[in-house]
Amino acid sequence: MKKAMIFGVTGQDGSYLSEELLGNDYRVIGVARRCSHNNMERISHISNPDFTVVEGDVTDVARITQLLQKYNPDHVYNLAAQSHVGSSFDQAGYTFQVTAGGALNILEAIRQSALGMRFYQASSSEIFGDQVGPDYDQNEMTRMNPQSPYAIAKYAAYQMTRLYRKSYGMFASNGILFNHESKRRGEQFVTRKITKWIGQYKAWATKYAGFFESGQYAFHQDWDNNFYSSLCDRVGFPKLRLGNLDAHRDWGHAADYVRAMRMIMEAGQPDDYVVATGDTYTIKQFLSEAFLEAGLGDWEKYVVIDGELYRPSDVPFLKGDSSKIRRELGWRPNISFQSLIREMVQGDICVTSER
Ligand code: NAP
Ligand code: G4F
Repeated sequence: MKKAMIFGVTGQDGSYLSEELLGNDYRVIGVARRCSHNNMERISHISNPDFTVVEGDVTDVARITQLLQKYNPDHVYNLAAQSHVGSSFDQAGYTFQVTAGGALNILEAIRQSALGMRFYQASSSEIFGDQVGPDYDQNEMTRMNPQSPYAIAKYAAYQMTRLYRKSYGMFASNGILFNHESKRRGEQFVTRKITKWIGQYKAWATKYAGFFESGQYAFHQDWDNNFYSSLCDRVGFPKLRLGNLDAHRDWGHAADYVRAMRMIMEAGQPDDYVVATGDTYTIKQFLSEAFLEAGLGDWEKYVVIDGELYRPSDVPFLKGDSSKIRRELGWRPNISFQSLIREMVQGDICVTSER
């Protein structure tokens, strides 16, 4: 049985990757940083004797070395990062320390241990920044021009991974993943922020509907979305505050993308691969589909544009060309944009109504 170590096991991808690897006969050692509150929510459902969680932080090279020597994993996945692009403008130094420094620490610990383990770096489509190729998409050959402290940190980690592969002959690969989401997506990312708001709004509107329909108040109104959205204003349910709605993103499902990670690590040779659906949508389009899925109609009535949520610089257009991984490793996404939205919206409606 092969052993895999996952740094960043408590994140969205860490949880799906743990399930993917356990389902493919790996023993999994997840590394989680110590936290004053419970950061195990995404993995607490995994009860498998081949799954172990240990403490560790990617900024602590001595601890990484100790863990690699103790467990001697065959594969090491680095998913740990300060992964929020917006926050990276406020915490540039910290982001660089964790997101670039962490990758270097793991690469160096592997090199010095001379144990020959394989390394996966969670690289990002953010490294392309404002660049597109001749077909107005991005692949492994597209120029990289990162546009945020986060993207620059990921670019440093991407280049470091390539350098260790070339200079020391290490099996070190980058998965250049485009945005991928799920019910377990962090609540600050735009897709989950939207679906979480929808869940909370629906629970609130249902409560008010019960109140008014109880007969205590003789309202002669149409019980339609206009009524509820104006109630939003009158009774004070906070509207959904968002920033730039014109950016395009290529959104896939995290379960499909962790499968790509495993395939990259099981390949014959180390290499760098773009992982993407090839479809792109604006935030407005996501809003439109999500509000439709929730039966709420026109999203514009519920959304307020907040200038504070605009980033100092944003990536305007992402659309991945993943033909290399499709051709060489046979990967392809199974979950459509519409199914992803359905899962996220219905997931947040259920969670909120259960509370
Ligand atoms: P995420 O949910 O934010 O997870 C990040 C993980 O890193 C969490 O487990 C977090 O721990 C951990 N972490 C943060 N700082 C750490 C430190 N100093 N030491 C050890 N662990 C630390 O991100 P994700 O969406 O799963 O993404 C996984 C990786 O892929 C990240 O590196 C991200 O930048 C990259 N990526 C993501 C996407 C995407 O669309 N999701 C696309 C391209 C690349 P806590 O739980 O304690 O916070
Ligand atoms: O959901 P986002 O924060 O994701 P972003 O910036 O694309 O980054 C994610 O994907 C990357 C891969 O391309 C990962 F490397 C990274 O770790 C992360 O997972 O924002 C998406 C878009 C941006 O253009 C942003 O400006 O949505 C826009 N947006 C508009 N209003 C907002 C908001 N983003 C957030 N987070 N919150 C808003 O209120």
